[in-house]
Amino acid sequence: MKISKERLLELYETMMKIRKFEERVSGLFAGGHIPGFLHLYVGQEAVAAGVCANLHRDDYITSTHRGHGHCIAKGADVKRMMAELFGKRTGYCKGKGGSMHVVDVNLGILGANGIVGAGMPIAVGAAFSAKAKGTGQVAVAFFGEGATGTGYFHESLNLAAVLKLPAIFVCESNQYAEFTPREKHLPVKTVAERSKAYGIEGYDLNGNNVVEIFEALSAIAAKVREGGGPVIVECFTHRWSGHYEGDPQKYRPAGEAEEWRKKDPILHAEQVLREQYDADITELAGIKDRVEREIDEAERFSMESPLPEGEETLQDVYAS
Ligand SMILES: Cc1ncc(C[n+]2csc(CCOP(=O)(O)OP(=O)(O)O)c2C)c(N)n1
Repeated sequence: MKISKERLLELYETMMKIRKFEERVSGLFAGGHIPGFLHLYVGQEAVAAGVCANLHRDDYITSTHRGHGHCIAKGADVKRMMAELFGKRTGYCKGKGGSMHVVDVNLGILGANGIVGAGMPIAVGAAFSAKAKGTGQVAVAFFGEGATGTGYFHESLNLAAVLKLPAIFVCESNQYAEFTPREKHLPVKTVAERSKAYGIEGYDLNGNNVVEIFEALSAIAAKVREGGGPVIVECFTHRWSGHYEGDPQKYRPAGEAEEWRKKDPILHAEQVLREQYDADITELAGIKDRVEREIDEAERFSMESPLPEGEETLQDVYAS
């Protein structure tokens, strides 16, 4: 389905919200306001935005340690997300989960996950429940190419294929697994070609082109929803920042970051909107301003929210 201008503007706004959220928390982390680790999603925005725009509110996603973008694109509240990063009581997990445990079951967000690959079997379980109940929901597992070396990947794809589950496996190939470049740990040219081993379809997409991702996923999600069985989609992209905030990135060849910045997914969407859909600068600037205000409000909310009190820190942590 060719994307409409309204839909592309929505995707632009989602990508902008992810970008601004990440830039803001990067600064707040450097300023000592956020404890723990942060793995930023800057550069990969088109994937989360283009995929999630094809999902319904009650469809499921499972995310990763680099999960802010997925949660924002699935509709998470940026105030509660940022407060969670701050460790505040008003956060999604009352401040006890942090960046790698953002979850909102009401939006089908079954959780970010600090264990590489571990979201995949959870998505398979969710897809199994949708199929058993005949709800028409689909489950999307987001993961990086580093996760394709885990047992979770092979077991999840095999089971989803055998049971013909409504699951979409979205591999975000951002060219590194921690500090290891893709070609050092992946013996195949594309992850999508591994689909053959499971008897399912695989697609390669440009992970920096939100129009391509949205249009492809629109057809893929419809097919999966109708009972076509699982698919794997690989999106080639790049993370602009380090593996984690503070990573000195000595493993990066000179000039690499600059090359990828020329393929900025947000600038690309802006270009398409202006050249093919007659969007004007004020329309796009209005979106940027709206997003900036939302992020300002999330920061204010997070700063002003209280930390959990003594006894509270132990609640919801251990099963009774
Ligand atoms: C089971 C497991 N093994 C190792 C780690 C340490 N670790 C954290 S992120 C990461 C690399 C993940 O790479 P990829 O899946 O490509 O995701 P990306 O960071 O590129 O988004 C590793 C090995 C972990 N968290 N969990």
